Amino acid sequence: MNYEFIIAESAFQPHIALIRLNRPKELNALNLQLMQEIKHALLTFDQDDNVRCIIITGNERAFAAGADIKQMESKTAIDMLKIDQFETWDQIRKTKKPIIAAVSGFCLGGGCELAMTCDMIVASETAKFGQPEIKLAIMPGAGGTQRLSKAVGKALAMEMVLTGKFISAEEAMDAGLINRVVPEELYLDEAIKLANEIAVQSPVAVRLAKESVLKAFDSGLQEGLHFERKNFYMCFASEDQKEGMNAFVEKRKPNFTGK
Ligand code: DAK
Repeated sequence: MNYEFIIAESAFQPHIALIRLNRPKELNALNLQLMQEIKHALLTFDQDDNVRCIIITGNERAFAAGADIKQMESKTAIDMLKIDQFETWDQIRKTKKPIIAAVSGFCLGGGCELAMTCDMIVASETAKFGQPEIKLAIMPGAGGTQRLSKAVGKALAMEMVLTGKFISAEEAMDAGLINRVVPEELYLDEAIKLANEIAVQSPVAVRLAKESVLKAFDSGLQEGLHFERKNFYMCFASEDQKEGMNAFVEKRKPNFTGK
């Protein structure tokens, strides 16, 4: 598929795919087609055995300044209902391979929600995170009230959602929203480094482990533990488990194949 608003590379680096949001003049505002393109690229990468980790990024000035306000301005509630964007957003959450958001500049509204839907966030020192929807007399609609609250706690989430204020990368780091803050020229390299640390692991174990960590966010402890146990047993069905343990015993590096 030819994409208009993203650049997608399945072999950006060995085992690492990259999605670059590419509407720079509009600060990567997320219009409906761009979201469809992200969904399509993620589905494609999820089915590609060579891809073990996915990075989503923007550019230095903006990861994404939110959903496209100009596209939403005249919409009615029924229009929004019929468009059913949640089907697209849900697909991001359902991606089985790990996704890292590499964020610089504005990461606002739907952009912040997109980053939070990813599994990890690596940020440049210039990143600014916010849910400014309240200033447009709307509110976060793609998980912002829930994921932000779970990540940073009620006090800061409430303040950000009710006032629309932005927080810096350093504040986001202190609050637990992101994994790393690095100088602007390094944020993509740092995301690649993290992706590589994941890509050398067993894809089967990574998939089961990601699923299990995510389960912690939508289940009680007992249900989560039960789920974890099943996935733990499942690891022992893989050739990678034998390879990992055998490599340890033989004092060599494992070679994981995803089988
Ligand atoms: N939408 C459309 N265009 C945008 C935009 C946006 N979100 N953000 C920026 N732009 C455009 C600007 O209009 C401007 O275009 P021109 O005027 O040059 O044609 C260009 O990008 C450059 O922006 P500025 O001139 O404003 O640049 P500044 O450096 O002065 O300011 C800014 C940067 C990021 C502070 C400012 O642009 C800004 O406040 N932008 C809007 C931020 C915002 O309110 N974001 C939240 C949008 S609402 C849903 C899922 C998600 C959502 C909704 C539903 N469903 C699943 C149902 C999400 C909603 C939102 O994100």
